[in-house]
Formats: sequence, structure tokens, C-alpha cells
Amino acid sequence: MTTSLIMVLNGPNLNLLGTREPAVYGTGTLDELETLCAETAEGLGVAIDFRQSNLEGELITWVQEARTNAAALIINPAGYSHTSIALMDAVSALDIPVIEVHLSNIHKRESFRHLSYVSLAADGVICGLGFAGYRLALIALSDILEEDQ
Ligand code: CA2
Repeated sequence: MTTSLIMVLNGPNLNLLGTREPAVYGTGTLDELETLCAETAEGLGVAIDFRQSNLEGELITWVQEARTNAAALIINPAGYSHTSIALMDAVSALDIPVIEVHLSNIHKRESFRHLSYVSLAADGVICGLGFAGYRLALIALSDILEEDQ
């Protein structure tokens, strides 16, 4: 049996985690988030490919890569959640399970954050739980992948 690979994609400005806005995004850094995901994945017996980009086109290329290389996708599209039909289209083209994660509760914030185009293409959405949202997304996807076997 081969180990399932879950791609974890992070959008623009998430490289700044831990440096500003701790009241909204917490004090942990992106490296610490990757470590949490890697440790969670190890415990679940899955592998992760964790990436961050500030570029819309690069995120779209990576989502397309997930079509052939990954068993499931976790994506925090950050600001592109609310603007990018192109990213939504790329996620719509996937045949693998997708969970969208937001650190903050986007529904408790400015009204322009209430709509995520990517949510229209995701199978599940987790928001407002900080880093734990990524951990829960990994657990849910590992369950789904196990059921599919
Ligand atoms: O809550 C989330 O995870 C968001 O996806 C984060 C995005 C925001 O545009 C979405 O509405 C909700 C922003 C990411 C910026 O992250 C920063 C982290 C630290 C300091 C500055 C920005």
C-alpha cells in the first residue's frame, strides 16, 4: 500500500504569520504550522506537501499539479478566496477531496470576506479555529481517503 499524499497550499501573505496581527491570526509562524501539519500527518500515516505562494498563477499551477500528484488537497487561498474565479475554476477541475481552511472566522469579519469563490468548489470548509483547522482538515481527509480504499 502506498502512502497517500495530501497537498497543503497557502496563499498570499501567509508567510507573514507570527510577525503581525496576532489577535487575528495567532502568534505561530508558517514554519510552525508546517511542523504541526507534518506531525499530524505522520500520526495519521499520510504524507504532506506543504507550500505557500504570494502568486495567484503559481497557486493555480500547484492546484493543477494536485490533480495527478495528490490524493487530497487542503487550501487556504487567503485573499484570493474572495477574488479569484480562476483559482475556483482550478479547484473545480479536481476529482480529489478538497477542504478549504481559514485561520480566522471570515464570517465574523468585514463583509467582503464573507464570500469565498473557492468555497463553491471545495467539499468542506473550516474557519475560525486557527492552526487547529489544518489539523482537523488532515484528520477528515485521512478518514475520507481510508473510506475510499
Ligand atoms: O483567515 C484566514 O486564514 C484568511 O484566509 C487569511 C487571509 C485573509 O485575506 C482571508 O480573508 C482570511 C490573509 C492572510 C494574511 O496573513 C497575515 C498573517 C500575518 C500578518 C499579516 C497577514
